[in-house]
Amino acid sequence: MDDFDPRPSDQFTFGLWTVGNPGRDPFGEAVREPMAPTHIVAKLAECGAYGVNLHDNDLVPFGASAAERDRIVADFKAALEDHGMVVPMATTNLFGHPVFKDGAFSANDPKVRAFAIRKTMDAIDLGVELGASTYVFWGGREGTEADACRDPREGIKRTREAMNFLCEYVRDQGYDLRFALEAKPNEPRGDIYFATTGHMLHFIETLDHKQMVGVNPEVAHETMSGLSFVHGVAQAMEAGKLFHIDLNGQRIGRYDQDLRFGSEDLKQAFLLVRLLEGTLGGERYEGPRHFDAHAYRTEDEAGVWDFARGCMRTYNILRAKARAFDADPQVRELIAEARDEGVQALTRSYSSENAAALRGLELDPAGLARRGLGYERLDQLMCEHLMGVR
Ligand code: GLT
Ligand code: MN
Ligand code: MN
Repeated sequence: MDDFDPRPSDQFTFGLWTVGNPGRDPFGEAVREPMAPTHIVAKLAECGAYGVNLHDNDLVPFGASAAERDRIVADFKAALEDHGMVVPMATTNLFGHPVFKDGAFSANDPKVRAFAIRKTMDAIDLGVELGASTYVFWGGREGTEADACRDPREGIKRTREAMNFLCEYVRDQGYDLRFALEAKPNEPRGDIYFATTGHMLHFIETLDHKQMVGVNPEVAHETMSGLSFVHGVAQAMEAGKLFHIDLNGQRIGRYDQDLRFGSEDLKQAFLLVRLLEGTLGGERYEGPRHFDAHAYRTEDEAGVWDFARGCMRTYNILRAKARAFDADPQVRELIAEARDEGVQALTRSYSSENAAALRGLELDPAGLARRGLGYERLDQLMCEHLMGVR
């Protein structure tokens, strides 16, 4: 055990579908045996995780009888209890069954939409029974290949109706549950509605109970679009909407890789941890740190737990690096903002006096433009922290 080994107080979580991923891909069969959910709970606890998240069908097979469901859930609860693990987040599988081939909430057939909403109500009941306080919606099938099949505005409207319906359901049941919407640009559909966290943030503002709905951004999904994940997360945090987060690794321009956290772009991973941990001074993200990733297809079960420990250790190492970076006097000096309180007060808010005072200010654009900002030194310092020489 060293300083970077995970502890439950770090609030690390994994989905049953992540460490349980058997390595099937579009070109090849599974390479690992399925693992029982109760076994996953025991092993994750041994690795130092805090909790486990699940889709309804990660635990209860599609079409199970009520008696079967209750028996499975009772065994799972006993395993959670035995190993001191919690279920902070739950979600619905609205993508695996062929019934969802044209979408779930946005499908053209109202019977499919009805089935999707009913399945979600049942899955919400299951999640709440297991103690979840966050409910994720990832609409993997909500999109198109043949875009002529519907007016895309209908796809958006139907999704809104479903979210409003389900928010009312949660309120009606008296559940203490918040929703977190997860964006992705494509895969498995050619194009998925609400392609980025930014799209989701706007959509949320159009909902009847927007206060109970936030986002669940995923590293891989924003990176697939070639966007800065850190900026997307920052916008969500600034809006008070970062309800959950999916951490993993991804290279731009690829299929959804869901690699071990930090394994691809250490600089972005560092900046992300710095943001979440608030080492620069901003508010810290207090929710669970969820890894939505899976082990390489080359691995056996031992490799899966190496993968899980790797995600958590990398996060903790980057947290220590972020603290050291933001405490480094040279870094602090370079990012210290020029503070002219008088001028700052003028641009904070509009008044006719402020506007007039702005017009009267002595400003020297050429002089301001001539100053070098030292960001080469700053970025090099960050690289040196990351490379371990500071
Ligand atoms: C699926 C997807 C993930 C989502 C999960 C939640 S399921 O594995 O690739 O990004 O977060 O539905
Ligand atoms: Mn995800
Ligand atoms: Mn993914």
